[in-house]
Amino acid sequence: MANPLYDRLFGIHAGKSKPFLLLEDGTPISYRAFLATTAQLAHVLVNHGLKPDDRVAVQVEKSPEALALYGACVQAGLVFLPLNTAYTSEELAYFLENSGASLLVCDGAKADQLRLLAEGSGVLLETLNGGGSGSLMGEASAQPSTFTTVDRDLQDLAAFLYTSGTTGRSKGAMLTQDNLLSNADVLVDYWRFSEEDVLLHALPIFHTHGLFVASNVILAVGGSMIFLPKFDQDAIVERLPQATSMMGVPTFYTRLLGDDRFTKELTTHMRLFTSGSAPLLADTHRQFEQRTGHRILERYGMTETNMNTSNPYDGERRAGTVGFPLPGVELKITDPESGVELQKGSIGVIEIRGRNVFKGYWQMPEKTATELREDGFFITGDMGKIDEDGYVHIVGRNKDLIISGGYNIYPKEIELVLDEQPGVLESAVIGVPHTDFGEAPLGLIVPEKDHAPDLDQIMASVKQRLARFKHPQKLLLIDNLPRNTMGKVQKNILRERYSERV
Ligand code: MCA
Ligand code: AMP
Repeated sequence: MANPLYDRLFGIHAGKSKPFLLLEDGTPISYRAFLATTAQLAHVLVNHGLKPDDRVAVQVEKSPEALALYGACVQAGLVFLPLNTAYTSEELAYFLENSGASLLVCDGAKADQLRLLAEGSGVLLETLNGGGSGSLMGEASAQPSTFTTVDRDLQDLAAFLYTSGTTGRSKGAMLTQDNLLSNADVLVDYWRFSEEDVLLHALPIFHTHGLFVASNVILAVGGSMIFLPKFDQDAIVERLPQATSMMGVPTFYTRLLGDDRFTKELTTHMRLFTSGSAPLLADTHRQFEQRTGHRILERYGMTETNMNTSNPYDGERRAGTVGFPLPGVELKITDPESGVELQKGSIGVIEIRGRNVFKGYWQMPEKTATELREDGFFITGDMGKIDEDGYVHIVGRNKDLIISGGYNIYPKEIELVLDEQPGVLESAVIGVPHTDFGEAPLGLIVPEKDHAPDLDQIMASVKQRLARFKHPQKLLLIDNLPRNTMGKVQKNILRERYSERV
């Protein structure tokens, strides 16, 4: 019996004194020490009565202990459910209720606020602070540093990651051990990761990019990570010389290009920079090459599918494209209406099939059925084409989605809040260009007849209810929303009209 994900990513490193994590202040954490923490945390989880497949919701700052909690869930056969630290209590209440989580681990500073919420839903509460203190580690430190790994099958669940939806309600994407392990293996080969690698890790660990793409790949090869709490230019400039590779969202690279300290000399020993989660402008790609001599390797993925395509390691990394389908990933372009596969060169919806594709949305069989075909193809909602050389281009989205600094924002979620406000007849939220984050939301509000809604008041309400990154840059009052003959709001017209207004 075995637990493939634990055995291959974690267990294999048992006893190694090699540093797994190098913290911001230079402190190394060996694989041995990291796995001891993982085992201690696994004891705490099972001592709380958690059983295989139970969900562990985690909203904490990035820390070695937070990453060990992921390992502990895998080792104990539990489902790890990481949550963006920016989510408000109202957003959190939904995730707890929808997932049926047994335990919530949160920052101590939020414990009082969340205790009522947790108790009301019968959820246990533990705290874990950014520095590693809190009730969870307090209990863990008294536990043995080895744990008998719980048997799991490749098709068993390993994690739930919530992705927003066009209806405004988030959906829990169920990811199996096989989804995660197969993708990590493919990326290791495709991007030539080895135990010599030292990855500069500045991404959050509550999303696929920082948690699975970055951490799983390094765990799979037994490399090291310079583990920064967040993207901080000073720390990046200081630590780059000790790294071999870095993964980022486009905002990382535009910010670095705006920093005079980011020079060719600083990057000469680097072997790989990757970008994803949002489109990398071809111009950023070119400027990066001019400055450093490195061509950023752009890849394309989704929460539901992990990584789908990548530019090649050795061949031409073509700016403005996301490269080729990864080995084992089938990609086709289909007509958005009929679902029929289109010819090479035609623009349509990107569909994906492979071991990387998730199992479905938690307790949402209807949503699963509309996006995951019976033959296994997942309808991504991204519009793209395959060019004559086989490179995949993403040309737009068939879903109403804004990507801000690599975070997804579904306009519907903001519109629902705006529509509830006094004096508001209806609203539309659109994505407008933003120099730092790529895109940002703009809220357009149509007042009820003879009403003058208080925009400051409305913004205050949005701030209280929605995560910071979803806050519109601005709210504007407009007379009406343009609609097509079917009554659908024509957001393309709004984007043309209001793009310059923020
Ligand atoms: C921070 N703020 C943001 C964002 N991030 N607002 C909009 N969009 C954002 N992405 C807010 C802050 O709360 C702050 O508010 C203000 O903007 C300025 O913050 P600043 O300090 O400049 O930002 P930061 O903390 O440096 O963060 C920017 C960031 C960060 C480094 C780009 O957003 C980030 O790490 N993004 C990575 C996201 C990611 O990992 N995505 C992967 C998803 P205030 O001033 O009020 O305090 S996985 C995925 O998409 C798929 C699978 C894939 O393909 O990878
Ligand atoms: P998420 O739901 O957070 O996993 O975000 C997935 C979405 O991010 C995809 O459906 C794409 O729209 C977008 N995305 C990820 N990587 C890229 C990329 N390299 N270029 C353009 N869009 C991307």
